[in-house]
Amino acid sequence: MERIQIKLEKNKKAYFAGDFHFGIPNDEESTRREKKVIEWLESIENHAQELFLLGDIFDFWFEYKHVVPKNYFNFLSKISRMIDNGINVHFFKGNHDMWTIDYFEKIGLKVYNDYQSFNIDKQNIIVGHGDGLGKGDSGYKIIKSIFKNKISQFLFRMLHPDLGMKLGMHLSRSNKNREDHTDINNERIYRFCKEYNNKEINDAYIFGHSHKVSEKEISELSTYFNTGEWISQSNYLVYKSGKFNLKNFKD
Ligand SMILES: [Mn+2]
Repeated sequence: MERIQIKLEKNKKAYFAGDFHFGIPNDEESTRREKKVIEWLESIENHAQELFLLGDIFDFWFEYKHVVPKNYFNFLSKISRMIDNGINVHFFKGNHDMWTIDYFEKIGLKVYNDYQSFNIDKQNIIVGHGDGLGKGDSGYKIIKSIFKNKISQFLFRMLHPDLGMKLGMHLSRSNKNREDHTDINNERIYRFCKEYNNKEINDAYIFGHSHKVSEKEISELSTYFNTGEWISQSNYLVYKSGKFNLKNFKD
């Protein structure tokens, strides 16, 4: 994997957060959460050079060739203005928002299908969403393979968007076992990082997906970070001059 090189300017920072899950459990709470995320973005934008969105930003995103979901405009326009102001915004597709076409790229985000290695001020880091890594997660992998399947995507695409989005939102809102795998998923991602680190040492591994805020030593030189979720919490990771700090945003 080719490492992407990032040089932070003086006094600039890199921020990491994800699993906002906009859309659940209902419009009202989702809108409140969207406002909170925008407040957070406003609080960091003067210091930020790089913003890493770790996936599952939307609980159900499905994009058509000429149609996009009409919610989340405030969030996306905030991101767009940040990009206009020179901030690099990286978006890692999560298992809830992988059905993108080119809308995010048009806004100016850098979109990643999988985890990616970066070198940021001499720190070697691996960043990603964290779904489907390592052994296990088999039920999840089957679902993903169906949704990644070209024929089933084609059939879903043939539905009128009003119907397709309604069905998708319903499926995402009625997905009740999402909390049950928190520890298992977090342990799986951690183990993946540990094995990865046996072959290639990195300073930090930064993921989401598990919904469990974590800072866990992999070796003396390497740390695993998970930024958790924003449904009931609001944590993020910030990097500056050789140090990573997990923080909590309170309004
Ligand atoms: Mn996820």
